[in-house]
Amino acid sequence: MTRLSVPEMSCGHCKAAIEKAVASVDADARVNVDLSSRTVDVESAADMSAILAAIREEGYEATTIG
Ligand SMILES: [Cu+2]
Repeated sequence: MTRLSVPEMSCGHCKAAIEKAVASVDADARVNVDLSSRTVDVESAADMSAILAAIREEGYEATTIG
C-alpha cells in the first residue's frame, strides 16, 4: 500500500476525479480517499509513477508519503 498526499483535494468531485485517474492506470487498483487528511491510499501492481502522473493530469499535485 502506498500513501499519497494530495493537498488540493477538498470535495466529492475531487475524490471521484482521483479515483478515476487511478482506475485509468489500473482498473483493479484499490483506492481509499480520505478527504479530511487529504491523503489517498493506493494498492496497485502498477507503476506508482504512472499513477502519480495520471492524478497530476487531472490537475492535482500528488506526492508519496514516507
Ligand atoms: Cu473538489
